[in-house]
Amino acid sequence: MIKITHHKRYENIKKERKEKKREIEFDYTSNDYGIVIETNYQKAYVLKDNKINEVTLAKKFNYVINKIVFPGDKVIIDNNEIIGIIERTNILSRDKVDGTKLKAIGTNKIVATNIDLAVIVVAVNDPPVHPKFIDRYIILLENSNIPFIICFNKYDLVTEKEQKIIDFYGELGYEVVKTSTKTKEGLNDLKERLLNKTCILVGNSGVGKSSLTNYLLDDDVIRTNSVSDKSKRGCHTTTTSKYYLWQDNSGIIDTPGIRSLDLKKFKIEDIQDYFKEFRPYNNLCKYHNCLHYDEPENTCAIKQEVKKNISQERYESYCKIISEIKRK
Ligand SMILES: Nc1nc2c(ncn2[C@@H]2O[C@H](COP(=O)(O)OP(=O)(O)OP(=O)(O)O)[C@@H](O)[C@H]2O)c(=O)[nH]1
Ligand SMILES: [Mg+2]
Ligand SMILES: [Zn+2]
Repeated sequence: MIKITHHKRYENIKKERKEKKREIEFDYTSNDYGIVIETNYQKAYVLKDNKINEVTLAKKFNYVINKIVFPGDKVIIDNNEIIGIIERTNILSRDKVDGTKLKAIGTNKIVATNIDLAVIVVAVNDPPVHPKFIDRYIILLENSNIPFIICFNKYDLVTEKEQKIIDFYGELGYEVVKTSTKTKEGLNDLKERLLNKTCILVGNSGVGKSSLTNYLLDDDVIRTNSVSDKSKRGCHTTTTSKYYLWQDNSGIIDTPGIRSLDLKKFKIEDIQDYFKEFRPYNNLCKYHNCLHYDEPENTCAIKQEVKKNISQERYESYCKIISEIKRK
């Protein structure tokens, strides 16, 4: 009996200690911070006073460092230890984000924080354009309150088919840039939009994120993912997100390419809000909770607009997401 009580008490003390250890200060207002450029499970690299500092997490925080700080984080360091994080303006996660998550710790899905502008990088060809992937990124970024533009890179490989897709996203009202790191077309235009901001490049593998970063750095510091003809697999694919300061006040975060984006954490009825061309019609459906999915066409204003004011492709993209959330 006694033994058990003692053991229980010991377990409780252990638990309390652990909870105490978890608290990390998020509301520092100091200007004396450094910017996290890269992390791994042991260390973070922090840019401060023009120098890169190799730091660890203060011992009292019982966490693996790359689950608590991320590229873009502004951190307070003392004796080469991180002791606090300046409150984040936003976080980019590969999951749904909610406001309280700005203090997120212990997650694997966060890519970076404090982003002024995200660039969804799409290759015009090689790999082929997947518009559904663009749509998913738009949802994630809007949900995180991160402004974004779409960069159609490898524009040297454009044909009529891809030009139509580029024009389509422009007509929907998204900001589009066309670039080629081969011919240098559009690169100045892109540079101007990225100037004096912290930006992040996101997208599939092999679309040219690292090549664009190299252009901004005016150097080939990052090895790019040249695809070997034999295996068709990339050789120098980026494996961790990393922040680069390419001019005073201008930072760029290069990220590893991803294959797919999972939106299962979103509420099914919220997805339609992210398809902006649906907005004039979704109040016109017969049922107020219409998902424009398996309701009959004669009751659904969205379905009636498909191939008129709503494109078949975007509607299919919407349905694919709805079906995935339904299946979860
Ligand atoms: N034709 C053409 N090829 C390009 C262009 N930009 C990049 N590439 C090539 O595309 C391949 C992939 O480029 P990366 O910059 O490594 O692509 P990434 O998006 O960083 O790839 P991950 O790191 O795997 O996510 C390389 O062989 C580049 O030389 C372009 O504008 N036109
Ligand atoms: Mg890369
Ligand atoms: Zn409907």
